[in-house]
Amino acid sequence: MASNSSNPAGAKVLSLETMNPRVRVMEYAVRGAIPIRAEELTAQLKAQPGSLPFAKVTPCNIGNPQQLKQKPLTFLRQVSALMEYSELLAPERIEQTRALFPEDAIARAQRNLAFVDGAVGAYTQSLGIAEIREDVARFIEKRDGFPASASNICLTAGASGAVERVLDILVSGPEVGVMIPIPQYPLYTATLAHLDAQAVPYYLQEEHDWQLSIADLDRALGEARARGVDVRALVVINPGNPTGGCLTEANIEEVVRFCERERLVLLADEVYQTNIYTETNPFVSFKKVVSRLGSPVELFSFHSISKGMIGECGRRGGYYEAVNIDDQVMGQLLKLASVSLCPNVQGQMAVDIMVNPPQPGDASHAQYTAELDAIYQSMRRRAKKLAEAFNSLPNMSCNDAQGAMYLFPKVELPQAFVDEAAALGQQPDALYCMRMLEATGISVVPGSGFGQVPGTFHFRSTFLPPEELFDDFIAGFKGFHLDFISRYAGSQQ
Ligand code: DCS
Repeated sequence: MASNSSNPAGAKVLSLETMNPRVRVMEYAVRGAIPIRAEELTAQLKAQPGSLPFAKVTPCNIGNPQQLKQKPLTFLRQVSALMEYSELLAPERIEQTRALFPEDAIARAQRNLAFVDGAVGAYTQSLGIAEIREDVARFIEKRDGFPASASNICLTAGASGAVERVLDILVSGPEVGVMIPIPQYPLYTATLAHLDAQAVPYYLQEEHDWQLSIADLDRALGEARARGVDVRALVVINPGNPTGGCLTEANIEEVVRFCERERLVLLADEVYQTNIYTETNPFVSFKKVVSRLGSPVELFSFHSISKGMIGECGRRGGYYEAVNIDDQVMGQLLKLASVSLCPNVQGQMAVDIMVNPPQPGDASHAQYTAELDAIYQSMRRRAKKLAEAFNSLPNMSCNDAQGAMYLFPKVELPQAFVDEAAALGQQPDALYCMRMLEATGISVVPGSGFGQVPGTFHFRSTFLPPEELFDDFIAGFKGFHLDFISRYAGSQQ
């Protein structure tokens, strides 16, 4: 008898109605409606070249550098290739391998393979390979000038896995709130929605280069507590996504003091710590400031191989450092990590190279630093050029990116267009981005996907298209926007 005989309509057991409602309410605009349409257009162009007003789709919706032809760092790929096919290190092959690979890549592959007894396909410790966690601790010490301990480091599948795990352990019920910046990276709202906890938004100050205002933290916390929300933690993204803002050390210190005073756990998302383009606000880690102040604040900070100049986001590597966290909670975090067995091994190996790159005197040092610097200088040029292009246009203004990989320009959408979007039941910024995609093939994310001051409209674009295509990319965007404004400004009169 058919298994669904008790269900004559043939309805599925698992449906939108019966599924976990906490998943249904999650939203993640970075891969939302516009990127989905962009994929359809890509498929159309492949099947019928020339059928659209543009030759290719430019995915500026996601910080995915290698998708836009960023060259991977040679040393990282050499080491991972050798570890992956470790036969190349066998005594009978090593001479041939020496002709192809620099000696420090061979030595690093041998060293790191020893951490896993040669088995890159085997599970590792749940917190990550002990020696790599030691390397991460040394990196943090060198960066900050304060001690770090491998026992406080946990390697994860990208920073996403780390953030999800920490939010998971923080939330004990629907009354719990976590303060998040607006605009924010939607991992935070999505995970809080999944956990059935409350996002408590505070606003970053667009008119002050997206700096964080303690007055607004006070306001947001006061309002949430007055509503009975049990606010437990504060998230800071520095450098900011989608804003590109970098916090000053003085501001970071104020945030630490605020968390001490208000008894909040501090979550510092620092995945863009090497993507800094400002001279005035160099990166300072929250860990450094907590250490310098001797603060008891409970801190989790996050880092990743996805960003910076590494850009190995498909390898899924990252870590969190836990500071001043209760020992028993550390035990529970270990248990949580154990349930997922371990982070993937090549992701861990890439973390190792990020935190422990070739040193002066090593065979690959010059090439490694030259590749890193070329990517950095190019990102910096592209950030500036795109901000200048946005600022040259009517109805548009944009802060420079002090850091990260994105610009978040403000668009003044003509009232006639806002009315049209309302009549279609759409967010005006989402409709604007969809029109941009259909006209130019450029895929960006509407500001509503990150949150914005009500009544303002933005979008987020990466500045990752390759430099040789950048002028075309900017020209395509400018053409669209000027046409859009002249069309709707006309209909306003
Ligand atoms: N934190 C921030 C602020 C991020 O921007 C991202 C990724 C992550 C964490 C998670 O990164 P990994 O899990 O890859 O380490 N940013 C997404 C984005 O906005 N574009 O690309 C991915």
